[in-house]
Amino acid sequence: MHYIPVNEEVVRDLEYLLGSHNVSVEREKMQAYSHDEVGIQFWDRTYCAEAVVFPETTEHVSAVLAYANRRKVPVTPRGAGTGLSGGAVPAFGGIVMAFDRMNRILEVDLDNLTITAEPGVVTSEIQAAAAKHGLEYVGDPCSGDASFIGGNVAENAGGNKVVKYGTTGASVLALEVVLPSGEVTWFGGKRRKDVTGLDLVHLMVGSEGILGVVTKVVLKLIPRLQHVVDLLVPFRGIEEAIAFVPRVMRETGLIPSSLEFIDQKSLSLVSRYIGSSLPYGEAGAHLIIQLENGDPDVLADQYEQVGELCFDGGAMEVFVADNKNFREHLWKARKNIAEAVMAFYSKYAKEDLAVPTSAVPELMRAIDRVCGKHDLASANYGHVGDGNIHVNILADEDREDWREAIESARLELYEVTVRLGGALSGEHGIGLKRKKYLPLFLDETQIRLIRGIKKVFDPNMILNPGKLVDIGTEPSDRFSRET
Ligand code: 2HG
Ligand code: ZN
Repeated sequence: MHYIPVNEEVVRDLEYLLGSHNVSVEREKMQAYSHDEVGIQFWDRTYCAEAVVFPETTEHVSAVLAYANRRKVPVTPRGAGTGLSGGAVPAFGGIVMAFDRMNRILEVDLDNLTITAEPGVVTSEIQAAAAKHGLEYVGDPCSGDASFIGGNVAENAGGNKVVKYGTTGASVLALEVVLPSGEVTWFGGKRRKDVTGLDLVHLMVGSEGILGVVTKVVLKLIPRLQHVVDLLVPFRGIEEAIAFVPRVMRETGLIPSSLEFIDQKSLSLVSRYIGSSLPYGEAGAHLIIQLENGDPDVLADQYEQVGELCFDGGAMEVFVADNKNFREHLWKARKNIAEAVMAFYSKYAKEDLAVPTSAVPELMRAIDRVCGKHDLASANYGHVGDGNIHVNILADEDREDWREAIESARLELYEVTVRLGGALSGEHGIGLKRKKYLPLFLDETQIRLIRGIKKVFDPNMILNPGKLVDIGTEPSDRFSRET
C-alpha cells in the first residue's frame, strides 16, 4: 500500500474543499492533534499528522474522504483525544480529521426519546441536554467531561453505568456514516427494533474509525430516575470486597446503576492528586454502589437492604452519599484515578482487562502474583460490577529494566485473561497500543473476517491505517511511497 505525502498541492486542495480556516499545517497544532492519553513510553517513534482538517459538515467529511481515497492519503478521525489505546494516533501520518467544529446537538426528540448529535459534542453536554427534559443519556465514561460522543462510539466506551445499562453501543440507535469513497449513508434509525439486514450500526460501534466516519449519532434516552444514592463501602481486604460484589445483585435482586471498586493504592494516589481523601483511606478497597429510584422511600428501603448486606459481607462501614457534595466528592476521587496515576508515575502500563464476573477474584490474584514476580506495584480499580478491571502496572522511577518487566507482566496477565475467558480491552480499545496482542485473543478465522470487512468498506486502506488489522505495510515504510 503506497500513500502519497501531504505536499503543498494536497494542502491547497484541502483548503479548496474546506476553506483555509479549516485546514492547519502548523507544527504545534499537528503535534497536538497526533496523540491521545497513551503515555509516550508506548511508542517506538513519533507519529505526526501532515495536516489537520476541521470539517464543519457531513459534506466536508465526504469531500475530504473522496479526495483522500482517490489520491491515497491516509485519514485518521479523531475525537477529543481522551482515548487510552492510541486509536486516534496517525500511524501513517497523512490527514488527521478532527471533529471540534462538528459539535452541535441537532435534536432532542421527546416522542421517540432520542437525541441526535454531531460527533464533536462533549459527552457531558449530551447528558445535560437530556437532563433538561427530565431524561437521561446513560453513557458515563470517566472522561465524559472532555470526551466526544463520536470517540465514545468509535471505541464503544463503557464507563460507570454499564452494569445496568450496557456500553455506548447499547444506546446507539442510528449513525450517519461517510464511507471512504465519500458516500453518505445511514445505518439504523429511531426504531427500537430492526432485523432488516445486518446490524451495521453495531459493526460501526467500536470499530475504531477503520470502516467509516460517523457524522451523526442518534442515541436512546430514558426517563430520569430522580433519586440517587451512592454507598461508599470500605472493606479491610481487597479479596473480601471483590468476593462480596456478586452478592449485591444475587441477594437483593437489585441492579445497581454503578458498582465500582478502588483499591488502596489507587485511593492513596488520587487522594494526593486531588488533595483530599475518602473516609477509611487505610481500607484494602472501597466499593461504590449506586442505586436509583423514582420514589425516595423505596430507594431508602433499598439502600438499607444493600447496606445490611455489606455489613454481613464484612464491610468496615457503609457511608450513604445522598447529598450533592458528598456524591460529587466521591466521584471526583473515582474519576481522577487515571490522571493521578499519570501524574505520579512515568513508567507504567494501563490495562483494561474484562473477564466474566465470576473470574474477577482469580484475575485479582493473578495481578498480585504477576506483579509480585516482576517486582512491580499495581493500582487496580474500575467497573468491577461488569468484570472490567483497570490494572495499572507501576514501576519505580529509578528502575532501569522497567520496560522489559512491564512487558513481561502484561503478557502474563493477558495469558491469564485468555484462560479466564476474558478480553484484551473492555472499553479502551486496541488502537496502536494493543494491536500486536490481538492474535492472543482472536483466532485466525476472526482476524480473516475483520480483514475482509475492512477491505469491503475501505479497499484503498486510507481510513485509520495501522489499527486493528495489518494492511500489508508498516508505518516505517511510509516514506517508500509513490509521489
Ligand atoms: C476509568 O474508568 C477510565 O477511570 C480510565 O476508563 C482507566 O486509565 C485507566 O486506567
Ligand atoms: Zn473505565
